[in-house]
Order: sequence, then structure tokens, then C-alpha cells
Amino acid sequence: MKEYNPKKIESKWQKKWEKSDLYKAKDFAKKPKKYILVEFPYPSGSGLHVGHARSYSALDAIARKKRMEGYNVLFPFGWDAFGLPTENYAIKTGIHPRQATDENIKTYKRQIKSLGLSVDWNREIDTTDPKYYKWTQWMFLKFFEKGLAYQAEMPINWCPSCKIGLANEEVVDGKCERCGAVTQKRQIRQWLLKITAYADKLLKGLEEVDYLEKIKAQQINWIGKSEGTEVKFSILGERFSQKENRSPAIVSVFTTRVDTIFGVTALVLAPEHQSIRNWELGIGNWDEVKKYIEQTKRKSDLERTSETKERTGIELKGIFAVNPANNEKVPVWISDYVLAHYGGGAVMMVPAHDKRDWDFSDAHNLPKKCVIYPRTVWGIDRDFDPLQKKKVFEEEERKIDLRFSEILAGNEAYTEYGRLLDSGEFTNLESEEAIAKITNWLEERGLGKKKVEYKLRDWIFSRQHYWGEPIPIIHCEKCGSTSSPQAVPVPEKDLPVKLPYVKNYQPTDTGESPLATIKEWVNVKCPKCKGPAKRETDTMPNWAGSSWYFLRYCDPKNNKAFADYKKLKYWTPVDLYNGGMEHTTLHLLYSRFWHRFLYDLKLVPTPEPYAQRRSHGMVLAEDGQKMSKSRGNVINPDEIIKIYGTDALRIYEMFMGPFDQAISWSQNGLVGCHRFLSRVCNLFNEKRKTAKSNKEIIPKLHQLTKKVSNDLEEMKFNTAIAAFMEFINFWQQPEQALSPKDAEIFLKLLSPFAPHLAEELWQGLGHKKSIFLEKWPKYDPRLTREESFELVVQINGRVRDAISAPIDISEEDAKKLALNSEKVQKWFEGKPIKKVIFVKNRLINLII
Ligand code: ANZ
Ligand code: ZN
Repeated sequence: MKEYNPKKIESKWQKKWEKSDLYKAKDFAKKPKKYILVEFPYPSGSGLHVGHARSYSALDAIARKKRMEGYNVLFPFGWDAFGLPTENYAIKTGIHPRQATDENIKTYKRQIKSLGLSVDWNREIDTTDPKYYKWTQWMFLKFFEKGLAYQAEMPINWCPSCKIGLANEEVVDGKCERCGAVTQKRQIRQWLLKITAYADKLLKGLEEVDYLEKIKAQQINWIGKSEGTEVKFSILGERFSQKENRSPAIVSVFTTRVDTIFGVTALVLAPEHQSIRNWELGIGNWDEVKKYIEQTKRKSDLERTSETKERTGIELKGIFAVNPANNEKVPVWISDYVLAHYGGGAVMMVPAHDKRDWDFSDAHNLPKKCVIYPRTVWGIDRDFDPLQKKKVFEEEERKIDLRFSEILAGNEAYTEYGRLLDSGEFTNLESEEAIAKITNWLEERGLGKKKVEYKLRDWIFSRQHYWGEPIPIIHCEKCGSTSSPQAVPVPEKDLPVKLPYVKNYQPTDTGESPLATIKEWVNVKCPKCKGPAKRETDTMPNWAGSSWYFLRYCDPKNNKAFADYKKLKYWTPVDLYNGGMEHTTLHLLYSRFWHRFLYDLKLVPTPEPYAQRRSHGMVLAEDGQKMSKSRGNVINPDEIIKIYGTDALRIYEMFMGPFDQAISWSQNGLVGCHRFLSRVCNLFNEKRKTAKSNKEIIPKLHQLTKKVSNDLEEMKFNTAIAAFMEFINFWQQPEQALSPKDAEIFLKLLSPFAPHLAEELWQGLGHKKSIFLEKWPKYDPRLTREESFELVVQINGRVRDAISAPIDISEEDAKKLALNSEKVQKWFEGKPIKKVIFVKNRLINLII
């Protein structure tokens, strides 16, 4: 190729690669397997976006390298195609979701192919294909069989103006995303999957996998395991006691700080607390209370627990609670900062030691009682030198006393552990010990017990929409089991329950799915008693199909099972899974749960689905904003490819910044990458005939090999590409030359990043077979030792400069070098150096 012209070569190679099935993953091949997975996209009407191209290009580069390293690589692709956007599009345009989906998939597939990804298209899947969702339904029935799919009354977001149920993501700031009306909560009967039964397994499993730390941390927080104490408060009231034979009502609270129980000043209930209705007669200000309960319904949990919001609440007049630790009577309040679905929906209020309680008490002029004395030096370290101890103690005591007086004066909440004050027989104990002892004490008296709580809630699995997998259940008046009255599973032989064709996808104004209006579909015979029965009309959420799609890639055409166990055994777990951070607590957690359930049924070979999880940052528009249709700042990869070619787009997407960080698009950056490829092309034209590489360039080539190999392993794509650019600058000098064999090494290294150009130049060197059938280059470690490194210079432990220094530089020389730097000098102002800390080949720290 004379001049770099991507248009001439890219589609040519894409066609050749596809024809020769170059990227086919072979079941049971002798080579070691590598399963590399990118999250499959939702084929929306707006087409592919350069954000998609970032992770796809990067993971493709890894897949290509792994093949060249001798792995049997599975790098599949598919479509997560059920869901609301398509349904909404259908409502707007009258185009059937099936037709819209097919068209969108076609566009996406063309676009993804134009990225030159090394995908094995034989394994393509589509979650809306009945042959696929048959198995999603089948798995749902397994959950049902095991009692992990159940029905309950749950609130949905209801838009009173559009008259439809909204998904959480369609509610923005408490308002309907489409019309802006304030949404309400409506109770309807829904299906749930009992993910909470797997809370502990999901936590434990994290220990076995290699996920980014921030991903693990988010899942751990989301599951929110909390160990504490359940404490029972009895509720009394004048009007209660007048009724004969009425045992006092009991309210259980959950606390992680039972050591503060002697500081309780009130009992606070969530407005939704079940007991409140039973006390209507006993509550003096019922009307006011009722009003507050109504108001709460409109708020989201996020609003309710926000640190900054005003602490509202109402006292329940006429009743009070008894603190089981000291039999003290305390008032009972309701407040929306107490959540209904956690810890029994009630808290014991300890304002002196809890920030939220503190704010609440401040807002309502309630008393605060301090019962935890801040930790003293004695409490922490018992074997101090007595003289020292006295001095430090006096010093500390003064500080602590100061703080303590603040706490006592009601100016500050002390929320840490300490020593108990005014706590009856537990006074003077340390918090840790007190928690254990008070819990025991309560337990012996039947007033409380140890308890573990989780933040994780069961997964609401119903959607009142059309474009989803029908839930394969038939409701029969006569049949059903006691746990799920009247719900009869569709027999396996009748799966899939296909989505019927409809003309109108508009949700009904009862909140039911549009399927409810299709009488011929809804009315069926009960599979058990053959009596008249009705189909379930809710569909599954779009998280259903994506919970197991990686299994289907292992055996996509199987019609006897969701996948053959032996194939699963060969391919799973996924070795590397890349996806968005926004999926950490949804898809990633759901699919781990789903997989662990299948594992417990011995249907899959490993407990965890993904051995490694990594995540990419978003690509923002040039102005730093999120790309979106409404802002008109979306960049379409088609346009880029047309002008600059796929390889330039790929290189730029990987070069733009550290892979896990969000980054703004830069047209200049893209142009620079195109120029880089032209230079590579020119170099191959100009320097083609050299027989021998010169001495200087050989170590550079080995260093490049090492850098690119390691950086790809660590997903540092940007620094790998920077190394190519540096190498090219060197090679470009007139006196530098690479032999054909060495130039081939360069091409092999470049091939995962710019596959089309690499293949073209490779075959230009006279090769008949693809470069992707070559072995990944090795380097000689003796040649890769750098001659210089970045010496970090610190002053008093703070980094002030970094200077290039020869490897193995001595402390003396390093010091000289550091003192020569202007940046360093300006920190001295004539002060002498007291001490030097020197870490060889790393840093020098000057203490002044
Ligand atoms: C008394 C107390 C005193 C508390 C103190 C803390 C400090 P985690 O770690 O999140 O489990 N709590 C319990 N149920 C609640 C609910 N439904 N809504 C809002 N808050 C609730 O936190 C447990 C603590 O959160 C519990 O311990 C309770 O406040 C509060 F000095 O009880 B604590
Ligand atoms: Zn029946």
C-alpha cells in the first residue's frame, strides 16, 4: 500500500476474516481456553455510540493477543433486546417491537462488524428469540419450584396522568419522566425473586473472584450486611390499658449500638409501620398522623434518608414505649427518616450518639442523653510507661474533657465507641463488651436477641409491560399450592410461552400489562385441573435475559437444554468480563445470584460466573457532557470510520485515557491517531529494503514487546499505544533501520490494536496466511532493562519533582540531582537538610 488508505483495506479484510472463520471458538479444543466477554448491548434505535466502541475495541485487542498466545478464545456477541425503549418506540410509531428490534439489531451488527472485532458470529444470541427465552422461562420455573419466585403486594411507581406503572429509572426526582407529573406509589401484586436468600453466598463469593476493588466494595455495600441486636419495646397507652385482656403491643427495633440503650429518648417508627393502624383508637392526634403517613408515600428512599433534608415527624400522642433496659417510658414518634423495609421499620432514638437522631431531636426540641464517654488513652493502651502515661493522659484528658463537655452541652454527637456512663450495671464497660453483655442480658429476659440485617431487598421481577418474556404461570381458582395460591406453572413441554402479537402496546389504566387485554391469550385451561384459568400477564424485567446469556454462548443452538453441561465445563467461568460500573449492583449482582442458584441445582459447574471483572470509563462529548440525543452531541462511529477508518478509531479509543476513567472525546486526538497509522504505513514503504536492524533499535524493540505485552495484561491500553508512538519516532530517524524479521515483530505487536493495517502490511511482506495465526512475540529480558528511571523527589514526604536519572544512581548523586532542580530549590528557603531517605531506583526524600 503506497499511501495509508483505510477505506481500501478495512472492509476487504473484514470480509476475508469472516469467510475464513478466523475467530471461531472450538468446543473442547486441546488448547487452553480463554473466555473474554463484553456486556452485550441493548440495540436501541439510535445506533452504536463511540462509548460502546471503547470497551469493544479494547477487549478485542485482548482477545486477539490471547489467540496469538495460543489460547482457544471465546469472544462472542449478542443482543439484550427486551425492554422499554423499544416498547415506547412502538407506542410512538406503531412499528411492532419485533420489527423494530430486528432493524436495530441489523444496524448494530453492521456497525459492530465495521469495528473489525474478532467475534465468533456463529454464537450470536438474541434474548427476544423464543428459542432463547424459552430457557429464561424454564429457569424462572426452577426458581418457582424452589420457592424462590413468589408473589407479594409491592409498591410500583404510578403516574396518575399517563396512567401507567413506571420503572424506577423512569422516575426522575419523584416525577414521571415523560409528562412531569408527580408519581405515586401504588400497591400491586408482583413477582419477586428471593435474592436475599443468597445474600451471604453473594458476599462470600466475592472472596474467590478478581474484581476491581471498587466493584467489590459497591456490591458489599449494596448487600449491606450488618450485625446488631433486635430489641423489643412494649407499647402502652391509657386507652390501651382500659381494654381488658389485651397484651401490650410490641415493637422490635434493630440497633448496631445496643451499648447506647440507656440513652434512648424516644422510639421512632417508619410511617408505614404495620402496628400504627392498630393503635388508631389509642392515638390522640390521629388525623395529623394520618396526614403525615400520606405525605410520606410520595417520597423516595433516597429523599428520605438524605443527610441534608429536614427531619420531619409527628409524635403519637397518648401512647409511649417502655425501654426494656431500664423500664423508662419514652415517647413514640413517626418519621420518614426511618425506612419501612429495614430493621423492622423502627429505631430506638439515641440523639447523643447518632447523627440522624441528633438532627431529629434538634429539630423537635427533644432531650439528649449522653451515655458514652469518649475513649481514653487508658482504654486503648494499658501498658504505657507510668510517667509517660500520666503526661499523655493529662494532655488527652484535657482534650477529651473538652469534647465531652461539648457533647454534654449538647453541641456535638459522639458516634464512636467509648466507655458506658449512667448505664446501670453496665456502667464503665467498653462499648464492645457492653454490646455483648447487654445483648445477652436482653436475650435471657426474652427482650431481645442477636440479629443480622441486610440492606439487600428481594428482586422485583414483574413488569406491567408488553416487550418482555411472559412469566410462565397460569392462575387457577382451584389449584395452586399453599405458598402461592392459584399459581400453576406452565408445563415444560408448553414452553416457550410466546409473546402474542398485539396492535396496541399502551399499558392499561388499571396498571396491568397490555397483555391483559388480549382475551384469547389470557384465557386458558388450567394445566392441572383443566378448568378455566388465566395466564399471568406480567412480563420479566430486562435483567432476566442478561442474567444467564454468557452460558448460552457456550452452546447457543441447543434445543434440549439451555447449554450442554460438558460445554459449560469446558468454557466457564468467564475469564474476563468487562462492563459498565452502572451495572455493578444490578446486572452483575443479579447474574451472580442467578448463576449461584443454577450451581446449587448442579446445572452449572462453577459457583461464580465471572473470574475477573473490569470496568471502562464513559466517553463524554467534547464539551465534557454526557452524550445524548437531546443534547445533540452524540458522535456516531460510522462518521468517524468513513473519514479516518476503523483502525484510527480503535487506536484513539484505546489511547484517549486510562481505560477505567471517563474521558471527553477529542477530534484532535483522533486525527493524531490517524496520523500515527499513516506514519507506520510510510515507514514500511520507505524502510522496507533494509537487511539488518541496527544495534540501537534492537533493545528498543524488545522493550516495546515487553511494554505492550504487560500493558495489555493490565488493560493499560493508552500507555501501550504511547510506547508505539515513541518507538516510531525513534525508528523514523534516518540512521535507524529494522530488518524484515524485526519489522514483522513490530506488526505482530500492533495487530491487536490496528488489525487491518497490520494484516495489510503483513501480507505486503509476502505472507499468505493471516497475521492472527502467528505467535505473539517474546522478548529477551536482558535487553529490556531501562537505562534511566523517574527519580521521585520529595520534601518532607511530599512529592515536589520527578527527574530522569540513570539506573542504579547512588544516594550522593541522587541528592545532587535533586538539589539542582529549581522546583526543589524553591522549597528550601535556606533551611538545612536534617535527614535523607533514599529508595534505590525509586525516590529520594529530603527532610528539612
Ligand atoms: C440506635 C443507635 C444508637 C444506632 C447509636 C446507631 C448509633 P446499619 O449499620 O445501617 O445497619 N436504623 C435501624 N433501622 C433503621 C431504619 N429502618 N431506618 C433508618 N435507620 C435505621 O445501621 C443500623 C442503625 O441504623 C441502627 O442502630 C439504627 O440506629 C438505625 F448511637 O440504633 B441505631
Ligand atoms: Zn386448576
